[in-house]
Amino acid sequence: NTEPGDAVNTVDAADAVDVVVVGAGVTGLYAVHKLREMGYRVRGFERGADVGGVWYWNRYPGARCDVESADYSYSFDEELQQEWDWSEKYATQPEIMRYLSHVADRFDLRRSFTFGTSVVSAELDEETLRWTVRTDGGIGGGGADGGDGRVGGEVLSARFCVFAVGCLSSTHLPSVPGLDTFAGATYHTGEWPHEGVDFTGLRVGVIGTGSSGIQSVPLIADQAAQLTVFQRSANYSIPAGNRPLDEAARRELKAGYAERRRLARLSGGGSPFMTHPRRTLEVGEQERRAAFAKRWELGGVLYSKTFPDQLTDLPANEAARGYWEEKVRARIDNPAVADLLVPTDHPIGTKRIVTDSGYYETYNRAHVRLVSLRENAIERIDGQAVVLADGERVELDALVLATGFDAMTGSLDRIAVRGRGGRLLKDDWSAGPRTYLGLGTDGFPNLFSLAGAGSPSVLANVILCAEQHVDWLADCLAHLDAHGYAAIEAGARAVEEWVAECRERAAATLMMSADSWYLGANIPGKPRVFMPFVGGFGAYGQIIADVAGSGYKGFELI
Ligand code: N01
Repeated sequence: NTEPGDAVNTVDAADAVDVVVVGAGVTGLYAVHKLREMGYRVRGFERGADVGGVWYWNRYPGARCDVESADYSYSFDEELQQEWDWSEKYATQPEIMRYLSHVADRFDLRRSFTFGTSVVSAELDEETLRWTVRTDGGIGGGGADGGDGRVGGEVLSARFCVFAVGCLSSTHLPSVPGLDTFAGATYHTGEWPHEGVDFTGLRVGVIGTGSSGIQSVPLIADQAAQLTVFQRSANYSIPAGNRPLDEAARRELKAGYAERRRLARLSGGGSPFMTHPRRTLEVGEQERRAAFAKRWELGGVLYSKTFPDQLTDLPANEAARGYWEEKVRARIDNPAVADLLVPTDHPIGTKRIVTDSGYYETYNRAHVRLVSLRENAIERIDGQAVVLADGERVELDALVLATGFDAMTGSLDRIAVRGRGGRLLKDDWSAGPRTYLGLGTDGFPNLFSLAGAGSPSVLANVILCAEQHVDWLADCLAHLDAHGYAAIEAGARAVEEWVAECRERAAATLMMSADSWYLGANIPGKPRVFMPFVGGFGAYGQIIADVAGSGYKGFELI
């Protein structure tokens, strides 16, 4: 199918592969490894200059995982699991990057990836059921197509398209008038300079108090001469309870890995964790407080699952919230500041709980100020100042945007994915993501989305989610080949039913009552749809295993 003179848009035999994997984060890395081991010809593409996904980009001070390092690590290779030494209970971004780099080296994964290169489109050929995938040519690519210097990309033909583009990889900028004219330096936490930023002696502003803001504020405060935090919504944060892991602790973890992973696979969130056996209000006050206190001491996001009904029953949630408030108020000297820092607009756990190290205490420092944007909104940026509604000019040398991401669908939306009849995936998903099991969608045969919308993904330990999806995909491709099928495609009815099931399961919880990024509420104009599958990691694993076991019920094998 080569046309003479058609130099760029040519797909010849050399450009034909079995699988294109988009993304070299935790999911894409394992997908390349697994599918390559099975003998498939695989090409991977990654926007960043190296492996790591979110961990490649999010290098802001204090960036650290909120899942324990022993759990937030691959389980697919016992030697890898035994040889790697985590230094802390919760790993920092640099340590996770070292780990992922080690994984890439150990399994020689980089040779299958083209880095610094984005996939810009994927188009289905309905006759051959193959995908034509185009890239932007990467940084410094030759040619000319739009004057952005990223042109002259590759065109290749793939039987399978696997999107492992991450749920939190498209940064969101607030629409503040004048933001692009700010005369100081501006940084987004999700695109942090690799060389780091020295805030020593500077007047710094941080907009945003989600995980990224709350993790970075104490460290920025250590350096800055003055720090102003602009908070639109208060958030719930729990002390991380981080600690170093010594040799004895590591030995114990490694010896117990088999059981740890077994429990994690059965769990709701992909960590070996059990809730209290009884419902919150079934136990007496003393036992309830003891359970909260124990969880508090252990630290971390699992506080929101102390009791099994905390995210489904408002009075139960209120008990957990009340205990949280008591503990947090005790950390803040000024009661008026505490009033601003205690959320009143959503139940605890219905936005991702943040884990912090010294966040609330930071407001006890004389050079740190909290501005509630609910009381005094940002009107505009003017020169080096953030101008507030009451007319105050907050003069700054540097502005940190910890304003989050167009979550779950943002990265896929940037790629022009065209399926049957030239339908654009983005249009098909304009009222919210439409998937069957989170894995596939009708009209897009042989196209898979991994660890994204319609699956537990962001509600669970994403490394185990990645393994769960990749292993399912590997079995699926083997099944197609063993039975001589060219393709697999989700049925329209199966998609409708799965979308309805995801919606109903979310509606049965308290998750719909927060303006969270799970619901797309942080992005103006995005449809309000709860995007992940809320039914739990273990339960979901059983569902997709049953579908595979039934010969891929709900999918059409072609
Ligand atoms: O982003 P966010 P994030 N004007 O969307 C505010 C994971 N993560 O990068 O709440 C003013 O949570 C916004 O306000 P509001 C984790 O899953 C994990 O912090 O929308 N403010 C909010 O305060 C996390 O949930 C780790 O009213 C504006 C903040 O910006 C997810 O990534 C670390 C605004 C954005 O918070 C995202 O976290 C970091 C505007 N126009 C991230 N627009 C760990 O593993 C937005 N905001 C610990």
